[in-house]
Amino acid sequence: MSDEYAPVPAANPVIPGFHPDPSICRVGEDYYLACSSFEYFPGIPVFHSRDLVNWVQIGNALDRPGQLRLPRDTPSSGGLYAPTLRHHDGRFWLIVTNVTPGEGNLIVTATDPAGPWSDPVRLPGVPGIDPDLAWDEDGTCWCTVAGVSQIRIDPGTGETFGELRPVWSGTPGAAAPEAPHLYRIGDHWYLLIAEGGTERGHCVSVARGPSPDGPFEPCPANPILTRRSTSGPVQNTGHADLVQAVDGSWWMVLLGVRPQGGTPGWHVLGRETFLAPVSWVDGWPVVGEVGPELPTMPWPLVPTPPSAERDDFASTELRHSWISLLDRPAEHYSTRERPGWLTLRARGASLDEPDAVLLGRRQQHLTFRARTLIDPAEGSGGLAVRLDDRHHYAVEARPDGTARVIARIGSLRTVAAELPLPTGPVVLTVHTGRAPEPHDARTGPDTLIFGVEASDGTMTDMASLDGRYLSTEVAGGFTGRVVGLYATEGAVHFDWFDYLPGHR
Ligand code: 6LW
Repeated sequence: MSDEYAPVPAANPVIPGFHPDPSICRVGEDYYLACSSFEYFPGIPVFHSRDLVNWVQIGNALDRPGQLRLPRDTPSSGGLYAPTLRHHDGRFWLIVTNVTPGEGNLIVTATDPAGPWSDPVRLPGVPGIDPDLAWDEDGTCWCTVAGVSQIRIDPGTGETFGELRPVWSGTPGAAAPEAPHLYRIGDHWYLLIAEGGTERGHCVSVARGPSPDGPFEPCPANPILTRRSTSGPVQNTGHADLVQAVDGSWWMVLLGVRPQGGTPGWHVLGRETFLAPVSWVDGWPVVGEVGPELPTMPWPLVPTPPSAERDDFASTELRHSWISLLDRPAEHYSTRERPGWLTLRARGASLDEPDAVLLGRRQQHLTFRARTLIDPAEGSGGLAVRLDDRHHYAVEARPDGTARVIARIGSLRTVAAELPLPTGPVVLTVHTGRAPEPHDARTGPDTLIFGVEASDGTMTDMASLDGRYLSTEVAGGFTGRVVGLYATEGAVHFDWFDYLPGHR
């Protein structure tokens, strides 16, 4: 569809919502970027930009069931981790890890990054996560993985040559050297990594050497980027990739989070993609400030058209930004069964199941409102905010004529409110509210208010739930909130869904 949900581009993060582990490349005047997608299908969102600030999703690299195996017991935050996107020899190359046992690292290629992407080439000889691809002047392809280790490969066949060899373990004592990206820049090969773990201590460090396999000398100023021990609104900055712009300037894309509330600060949108300027001093990259403001760009911005608020399911095609859990079989997800409606047919009995039938989009704004018109005559389902299978809230309409607000927090599950419904289709709503007064060290990030709306537009709030329980600090893991439609019994029909940023 042309009216793709476009992230609001006026500020950093340039791609809000859970879009971590960004990898970027430039072809002429066009920039392309890919992010992790974990247990959701389709996998690996791919974005396009002409100015590095305004990004539009143009597709997903793994959008056919044959390319992506996510079994029914795939845990939350399993699945696809940390891609590297490169353009080489007239083709786009994307390498990524499916952490599902027996899957591992794989490569897909495309001439058009909007797709179609190829079937995957598997890399059984390359263990580990966060694979990178770099080609040297001889055309040898170097695959570097977290740790940090390296092996030569044939990216067309997946064949490996020689042994996996450690090349740099990062700063002595720092946790989790990962997210390597290797570049030839000027006279040196640079090895950019993340370290310190993907929480508050996350950072970016760099080393350089005379050849792609080192030896690597660490930058004396490492880490070259971190927000650890600072009070700024952007935290956990790390997992970065570099790109040189058309005008010769250098830029970094990276992940960061925006904690809200008191202590310890809760981030609810997952790890988002930020942009920072890079300059070079004595042959080392120096990263500019990463804050909520955009860096000053040396060229005019090319704003994307505002996104359509509403999906009316009039087209049989769904936007690229819609995601489902694990897969999207036609017998469970249909826009054809009842034309103009989305029909979801239940598979799991509740959102506690890893393979529940859910069609959602990332929550991309700290405040939002979402609504849907649901027909529950043939089944139970509703409108959910999901962090993972153990942390989710929902308002559910049932064929017995009731609506319920259900909260699942860790091992606890409760019906927070129940209400009789008029017969026929009904509008379900969720919106964010401020955390309740008094504001002190224990104040949470937000509240999520669920309810129903009568045909005359009167809203009835049914329950206001503390948003901290749908945060990464509580739930753990690597993802962020998803706002979505779901079915837990029978067939449930949705006429439309809308998502409005900035509503309290
Ligand atoms: C990813 C690792 C990380 O593989 O988190 O922040 C993991 N960095 O590099 C999942 O996103």
